[in-house]
Amino acid sequence: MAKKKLNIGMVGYGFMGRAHSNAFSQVSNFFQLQHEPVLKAACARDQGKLKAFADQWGYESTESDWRKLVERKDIDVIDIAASNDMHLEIAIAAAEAGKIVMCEKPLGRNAAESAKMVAAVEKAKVPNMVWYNYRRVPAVTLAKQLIDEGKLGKIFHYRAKFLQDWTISADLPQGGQGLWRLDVNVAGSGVTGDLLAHCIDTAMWLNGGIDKVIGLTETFIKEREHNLTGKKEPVGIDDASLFLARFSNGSLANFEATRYARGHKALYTLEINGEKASIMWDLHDLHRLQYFDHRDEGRTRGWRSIHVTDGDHPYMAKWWVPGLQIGYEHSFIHQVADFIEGLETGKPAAPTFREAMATDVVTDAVLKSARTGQWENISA
Ligand code: SOE
Repeated sequence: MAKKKLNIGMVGYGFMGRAHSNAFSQVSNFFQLQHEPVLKAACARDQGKLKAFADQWGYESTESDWRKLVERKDIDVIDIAASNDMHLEIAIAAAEAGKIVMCEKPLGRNAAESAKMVAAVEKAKVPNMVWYNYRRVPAVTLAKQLIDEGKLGKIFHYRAKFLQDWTISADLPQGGQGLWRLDVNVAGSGVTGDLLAHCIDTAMWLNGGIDKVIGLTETFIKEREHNLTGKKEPVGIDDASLFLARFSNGSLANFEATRYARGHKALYTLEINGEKASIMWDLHDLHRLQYFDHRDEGRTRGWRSIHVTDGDHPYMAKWWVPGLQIGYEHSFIHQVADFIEGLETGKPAAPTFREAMATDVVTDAVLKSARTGQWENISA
């Protein structure tokens, strides 16, 4: 049967523009879906870079103004892979134009922006999703299955870290392509919205809602040259962010993200300790899930390193043969596959805009708590 075309209008050509484009291009080769994404148009301001990007990935056309892209009748999906300051306006316009809207994380620069985007997609009744890709690393999805089956029993502890080291140099400027993550006006926050957002999204998916948080942040380099003004400007982002939390299920948690952990490039780790079993996962070894089950026979009890590559592991039957690994980019392919399946079954893939807004509520509370020194309750 001929597949229905799902015409993609991509905004942005950076790291995420590439990761999303790859996912749209690959998904039909591996997943049996009724819809096939088509790279219809790519959009950005810098026409030279946009042309190179569009040629590389095989986009049929380009647009220099996202408003034109949103107006186009031949576009079904607007995918927002541009900097965080552009999410709000584009998402609202796309929803009003009746487009399916996909948005890179974090949804808004803060929860107030996210709430406006949620209202827009819900009013227009358009399918929507935020790209929190790490949920779809098979080892992380396996963790979710084990927790939901009750294998860990009552959960006592949740621990997550996301460590990087790429902004330690005081000579690194802020602003502009790639470095907009250091400009608070564009990014909204520093590692809290960029890195902790991933940890919080996964945590609430695996372990349920968070009741309260207390945070601590630091900006180690207070001024950086700004690429757009050429002048030294104050740095408004958090370079490091730590918080303690209590989950609604009674478990206690600690979270840490930094871009100042010399030697660590993208060390996202999580550990969950339950009454019966514990699990650990590490992005640098993403195809393995560490599992300890106290019910094992005593003499051989110990941490198992599960190589999550077998046909009965999440998503893996779609790939190669048992034992052969997949990687980072596949988490995005899985996200597109789940999203399209959601369109076809009417059961939307998570996280929707509304579900992803819950993460922004927590990151706002962490930043507020870091300012006030007080515990912050998370409202529902
Ligand atoms: C920042 O360096 C970054 O690229 C984040 O923006 C991504 O969301 C994260 O997955 C890896 O690190």
